[in-house]
Amino acid sequence: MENSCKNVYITTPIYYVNDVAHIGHAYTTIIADMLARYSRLVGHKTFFLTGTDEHGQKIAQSAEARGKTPKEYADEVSGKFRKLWDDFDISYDKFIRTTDEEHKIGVQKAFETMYNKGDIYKGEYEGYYCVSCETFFTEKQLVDEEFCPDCGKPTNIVKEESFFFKLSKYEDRLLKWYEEKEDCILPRSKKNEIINFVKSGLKDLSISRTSFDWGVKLPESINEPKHVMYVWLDALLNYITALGYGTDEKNMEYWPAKIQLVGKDILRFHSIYWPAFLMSLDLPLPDHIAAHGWWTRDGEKMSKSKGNVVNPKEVADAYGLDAFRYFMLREVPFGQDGDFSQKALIDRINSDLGNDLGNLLNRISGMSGKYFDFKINSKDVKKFHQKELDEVNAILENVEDYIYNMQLNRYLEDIWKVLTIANKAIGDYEPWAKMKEGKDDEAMALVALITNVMAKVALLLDSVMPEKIAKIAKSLGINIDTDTYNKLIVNKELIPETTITKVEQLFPRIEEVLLEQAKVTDVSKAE
Ligand code: ME8
Repeated sequence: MENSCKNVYITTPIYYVNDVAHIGHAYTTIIADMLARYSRLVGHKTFFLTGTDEHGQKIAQSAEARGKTPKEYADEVSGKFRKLWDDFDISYDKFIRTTDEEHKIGVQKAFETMYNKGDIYKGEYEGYYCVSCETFFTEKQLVDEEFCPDCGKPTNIVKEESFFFKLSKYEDRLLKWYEEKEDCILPRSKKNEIINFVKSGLKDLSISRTSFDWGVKLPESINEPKHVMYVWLDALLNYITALGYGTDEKNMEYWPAKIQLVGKDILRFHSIYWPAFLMSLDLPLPDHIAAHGWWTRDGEKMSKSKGNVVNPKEVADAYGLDAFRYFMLREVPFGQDGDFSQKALIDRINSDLGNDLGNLLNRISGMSGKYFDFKINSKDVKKFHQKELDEVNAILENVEDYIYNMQLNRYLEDIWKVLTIANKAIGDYEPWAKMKEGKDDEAMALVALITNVMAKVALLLDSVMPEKIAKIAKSLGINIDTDTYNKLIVNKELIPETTITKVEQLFPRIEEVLLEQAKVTDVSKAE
């Protein structure tokens, strides 16, 4: 049975251009990249979106502090994000900027549609505003009467004319969505927080500002030139304007999104405001809003002022991009917070990647070369190793579910169980002894078993470590493509025969910390 081809749309948040990318941003983007690569490999028509969020008061203020226009500043920082993702070989299909003309047109079209529906009205906003989070708060929500409950920074009092979105109107429909679509918010544990928040009552949302002008203007038909759109309305709509909403709608076939990845800090915006906007636009809701946890550095929150922000490029340059990707995806169960430490990364490289994966490939190459002139034939694998094959297939049968349920660490854990079966089989069956006893067919069956297991593992790890897997695939003489995936993973077939090519050691052992503290903490000064 082959995977039926579906449209799969994966998104990351669009990152604010007031900061350089650190491992938190890299984490979100790497997870999304893994999901997109996996979806393509299994044969789904995939669209992967990332980009930058460039309007609003925070960006205007950051630009001003640097003596630049907001657009100049946004161009510069957006370019740095894009360069980093290109250096990281992130396989995005579109990099959206909220200053793109098509985006602005789409946002205006959405505003007009919601307005014509009667979901937007004019009023006056009076309350508090956190520029850092770009969020409105009531006095009751503040900490010590002044500070933002989310980031702890002081808030401003705001009193200005504003358009409002009738968020309160959608309270019941939102609650119904959470109830009916069990896994609309992942991990499920996070859903209760959202349900409680909505049950405590939703107030209408201010969606335009008049005290500054760095934003998308309201549609001309509304004739309110002093208003610009609230940055979160502008930003959330990127997920559909990137597909051409309001302009060339040909990619709207990808909507609704399969997985919209966010950090837990912005889950509320994505699981309350965003679905309410979509309901107002009569568009379907995403399959999953998936919120991951927070990365800290050696147990501490990363911040520019502490100077402990981890630069993902430095880490990838020192330890290897694929090892960094593997570490991020494996180290922390999705949704939980994680701590970045070089020691933990080195342990993963030496143990999981070096010992379990890299060594196994060396052993395939070593044994096939020594005993069989690198030529492998699978004809007797089932005869001597049905038990191991059954074990491997039983584990691999369930791994796709882990991917779209965002249990990525369990996905990797199960692949490592398969590697353990392969490594153990070598010790159990001792092919060198079989050769001495003249049982060449049994030794061949064992080496072929291991080769096939490695081929299956390579297909499943391609989305995690594309560069290293390309080398493994070359060494095994297999292709990493949908056809091979269907044969080896979906239909559980074996490679009939192949010729192994020697490969350099994939994950050389690392004995010492490769980055000085100062180097890793440099990111905040990199601007
Ligand atoms: O919130 N650990 O942009 P942003 C893990 N523009 N992830 C982290 C992290 C950390 N320490 N720090 C940041 C915005 N992230 C808005 C989004 S979307 C329509 C608009 C990641 O630049 C995480 O994904 O502040 C978080 O949600 C995102 O960066 C916030 O990026």
